[in-house]
Amino acid sequence: MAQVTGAEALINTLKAQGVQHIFGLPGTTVVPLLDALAGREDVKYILSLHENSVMSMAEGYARATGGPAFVSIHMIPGTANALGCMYSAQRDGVPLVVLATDQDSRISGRDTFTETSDMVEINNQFTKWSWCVPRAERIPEALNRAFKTAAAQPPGPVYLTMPKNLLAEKIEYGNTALDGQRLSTRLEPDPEQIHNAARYLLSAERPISVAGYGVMTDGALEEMVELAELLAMPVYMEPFHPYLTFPHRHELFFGPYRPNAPVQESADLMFGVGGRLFVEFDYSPTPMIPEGLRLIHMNVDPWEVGKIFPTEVGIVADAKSGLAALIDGVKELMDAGARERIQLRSEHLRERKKEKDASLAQELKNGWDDAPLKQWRMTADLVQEMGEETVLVNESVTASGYFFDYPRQELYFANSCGFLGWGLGAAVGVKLAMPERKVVACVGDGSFVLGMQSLWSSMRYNLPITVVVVNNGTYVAVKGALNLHGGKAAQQPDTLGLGSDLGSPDVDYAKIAEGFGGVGERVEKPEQLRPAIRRALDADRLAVVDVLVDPRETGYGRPRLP
Ligand SMILES: Cc1ncc(C[n+]2csc(CCOP(=O)(O)OP(=O)(O)O)c2C)c(N)n1
Repeated sequence: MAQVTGAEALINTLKAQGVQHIFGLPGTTVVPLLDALAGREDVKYILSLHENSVMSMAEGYARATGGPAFVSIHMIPGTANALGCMYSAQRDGVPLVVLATDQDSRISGRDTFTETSDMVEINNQFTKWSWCVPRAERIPEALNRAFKTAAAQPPGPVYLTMPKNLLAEKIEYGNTALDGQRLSTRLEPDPEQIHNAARYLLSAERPISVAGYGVMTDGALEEMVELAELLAMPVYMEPFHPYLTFPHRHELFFGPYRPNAPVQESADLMFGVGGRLFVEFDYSPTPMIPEGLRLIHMNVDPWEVGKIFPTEVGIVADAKSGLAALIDGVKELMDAGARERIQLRSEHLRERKKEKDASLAQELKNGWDDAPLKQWRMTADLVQEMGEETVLVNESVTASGYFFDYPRQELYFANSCGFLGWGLGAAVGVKLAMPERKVVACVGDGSFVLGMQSLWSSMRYNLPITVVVVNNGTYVAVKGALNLHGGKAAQQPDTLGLGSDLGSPDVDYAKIAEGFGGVGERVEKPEQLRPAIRRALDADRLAVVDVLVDPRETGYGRPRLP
């Protein structure tokens, strides 16, 4: 046992947890921690200029490494700015440990400067655990429990707060043994439920599956492909997906789930794995799962299973263990009759897929050479130029639906909850986790401005990213909705832009990059795009490609504005 300060104990515990970086934006309550970090090379402080950037960088880092990231922020001002990403981390199961140091306990509770009454309560709804550390000696215990909890299934954020004076107090600190605290993320399914699910899947005439985010976070992509192939079962992604959960070029892949798509319409069984069934966008009188469609749902979180729609079989398991068991279960029950049915289905699906691809290819020819660019021309050229080794962080909002053909599932990140201003920070965090890879953030112009403080950290820490701005000069997601609302604002072009149009002043995003020390250029014509992306990828520093796109396009499957 050695005498150390609370701050030193905190850093030692972080180190024992494998933490190499503290993502932070400090205030005076963080001073003892900064002091304890001085001269240490083993844990590095990564500064960002807004708590949203701090959190999104930490989130990107945690998503890319698969392990928890640590964040240090200041009191209620830092906490308030961090909440958007807390929500995003909760929704996408991202393990974060967030520490907001607070007022000195000798004066707290007197409405002191930037103090509020209940920091813990604010975070309860977004976190797996929210707690105020009461004593300096309990800092290691609290942190170890926070890391264990954030990483345990289903992963998510944890919030701690503590009076700043705890960090300066002297305590006895000995090394904590951590092996026993790392919980397995595997949760084996109940064999009886697996047997039942296998029976249903084999007897269904036209089963479909929805591969949720757990397929990627549990490392179950191979198993997902194997089961789909074994059963000739078409695979959809969740409509709002933080990861790409099936190979885009696979003949059984049918894109994001949309009620009423042709293959789905005739389905008699849905198998959902590792995701939510479903996150609804808007009220619709037509349910996301048609009545009468039988449902098998597997999720590591019992809350999700049968949450909205009743299931024939509900399975609580992580995607990897659950799918592996199901593959065995299906193989065990497979007979000649089933094999024949599957063979026929496979041929039928191959035809459907060919038709779908052909009609999509036809659709995408529309306006291919137009300037300003069509969203689909922009995404197609971007994917082509990126090749197969580059990471994509996607916050392109209405253009997101046009990433039909992204070749590498494990190199794709998005947030599924719709909290914008996340993409740029996440891209910088991913770059920190994957320094050998080139990283592209594709963001809407509105989203760019919501998250642009992160660009500073890209330059400060030599974490070059390429930013492709989908510049339509408007919040077209909002404008499109106002148009569909069909009220008086939709009657005139000038009122349709109410609250959405960003055009005046016309922001020069390339200059913003230059202001942070990066490089940038604007693209106005389709033929300029690929060379500009190539230059940005080769720049080896922050590079922004500001692409003018058609302001009337409102996203895949959505009507063009008048
Ligand atoms: C932090 C935050 N504020 C507001 C919204 C509401 N919102 C949803 S889409 C959108 C427009 C985004 O604009 P842009 O990034 O340019 O994408 P576009 O809609 O033009 O495709 C807004 C403001 C949100 N999702 N997140």
